[in-house]
Amino acid sequence: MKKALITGITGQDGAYLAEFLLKKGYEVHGVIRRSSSFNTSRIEHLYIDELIEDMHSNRKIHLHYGDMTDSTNIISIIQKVQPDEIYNLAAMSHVKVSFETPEYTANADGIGTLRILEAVRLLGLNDRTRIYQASTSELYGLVQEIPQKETTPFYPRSPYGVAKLYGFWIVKNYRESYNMFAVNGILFNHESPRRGETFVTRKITLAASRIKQGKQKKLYLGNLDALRDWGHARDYVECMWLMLQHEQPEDFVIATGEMHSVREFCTLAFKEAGISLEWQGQGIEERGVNQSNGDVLVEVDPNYFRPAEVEQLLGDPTKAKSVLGWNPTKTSFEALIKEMVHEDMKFVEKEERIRRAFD
Ligand code: NDP
Ligand code: GDR
Repeated sequence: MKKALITGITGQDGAYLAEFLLKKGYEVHGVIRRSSSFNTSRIEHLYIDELIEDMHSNRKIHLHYGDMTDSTNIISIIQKVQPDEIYNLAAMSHVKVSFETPEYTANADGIGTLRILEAVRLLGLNDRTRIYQASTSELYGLVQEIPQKETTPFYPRSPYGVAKLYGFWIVKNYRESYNMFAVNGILFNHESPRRGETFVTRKITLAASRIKQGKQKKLYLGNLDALRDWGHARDYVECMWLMLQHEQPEDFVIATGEMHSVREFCTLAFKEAGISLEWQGQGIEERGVNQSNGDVLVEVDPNYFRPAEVEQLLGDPTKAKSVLGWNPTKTSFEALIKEMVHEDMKFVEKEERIRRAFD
């Protein structure tokens, strides 16, 4: 049985990847952070299912307390687990927040990646352990070329992007210096009903559901013109695994090859929730109006603008398609929005039932 170690297992991608690897028969180990409130909601179902199935014997998912900023802790987890594969997904992953916590972001996202590589090297696991690094389309930042591919030059636009740039190059450097199987997946935005609530897609689908059910009046957004290549997280974790099964260590762009604006995402999400939006005005005066009664449901709030913005990301997944046989359009843009709104409608109903129970 193969052993995988996932940092960031409690995040969106970590939860889908853990599910995927358990189905493949892996023994899955995850690093979780101590928190004063529960942070395991995305993986509890896995943990409980596994617990019930294999109560005391042969449990297939194991959680270890740790932090990307703590080298000795990372070394000790890797030494204990002796993983065949490490998926380094842990990161302070919010671009706007990285402008407020640049030093911590550099430590966790940049140096954190080095800590994993060094642990594997120091423990003499170079020949055994394959490493996947969660690189990002944010590396491209300011547009140099459209669509962006493996050879497109990087120009990050945030402390997050710059920290991930260090992660990207240190992975490549350890691969070339120490003959390690360490690879970068340059993933474009990928979303799901498990997406964090402060990322724009989830913020929109949750708001559309709350507004439809009369629980919220308005949605405030930042840059409506930003263009992104949005895929489904469930499809993207499969590619992380494929990259580690490939015979050579190589970096890949993972994207759908389609680009849409935040405004377009918002229009479709509200439509899916049963509300037709019409856009009126321009710039910070632009607003989304409910066509059926004239209510203003979406407004621009400059507080959500970033000190430097990434205006346009569009990935070219040709290499992943031809070399790994990965299908970039398994879930369409419309199907992604439909699933997110559908799940958030249920989530809001449940929220309401819980609120009433405490009234
Ligand atoms: P999330 O923000 O949902 O999850 C991040 C995970 O990292 C959480 O488990 C979080 O723990 C953990 N984490 C954060 N800081 C630390 C730390 N210092 N030590 C240990 N664990 C930590 O991100 P996603 O799942 O969306 O993304 C996964 C990875 O892929 C990230 O590295 C992200 O930067 C990258 N990426 C994501 C893309 C996307 O569109 N989703 C696109 C390209 C790259 P906790 O739950 O306790 O907060
Ligand atoms: P991004 O995702 O920055 O691309 O990083 P996010 O959803 O935060 O923003 C996408 C675009 O939408 C614009 N935007 C808003 N964003 C947020 N969060 N909130 C708003 O109200 C809002 N209004 C408009 C943003 O300005 C931006 O242009 C994500 C993260 O998952 C990273 O970890 C990952 O590396 C990249 O995707 C690829």
